[in-house]
Amino acid sequence: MRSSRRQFLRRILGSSGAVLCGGSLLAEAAGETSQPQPARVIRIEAKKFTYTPNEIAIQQGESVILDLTALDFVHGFNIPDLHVRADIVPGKATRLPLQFPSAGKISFLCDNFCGSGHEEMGGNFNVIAS
Ligand SMILES: [Cu+2]
Repeated sequence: MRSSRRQFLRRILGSSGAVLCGGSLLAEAAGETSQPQPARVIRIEAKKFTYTPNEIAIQQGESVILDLTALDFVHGFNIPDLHVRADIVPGKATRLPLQFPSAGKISFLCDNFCGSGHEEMGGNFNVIAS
């Protein structure tokens, strides 16, 4: 165990890393790496006449990938404020990578007529200031 930890530290610090000691060093080394965080995948299901979930909290600046699925019909997914839209086709995964640069409420809606409740089919991203 100890030697695998040492190997891990060596990988982070490079083979010339002379100081190999406690966990604080490990934390420091991890903090120094400026690797971008992987995008969070948010799964959203569309079904007459709702999206689940339909209220989604996002951190300002966060990168996400929407993983959209329709359960019953071809629905639309439109985010007017971001000028983004897609069709959501049953049996087919639709993935939308997005970023949210500004805090506030950003609405999404179905823009493919799907029946009597179509006009009510929508939701919000609640983007929290960081
Ligand atoms: Cu609709």
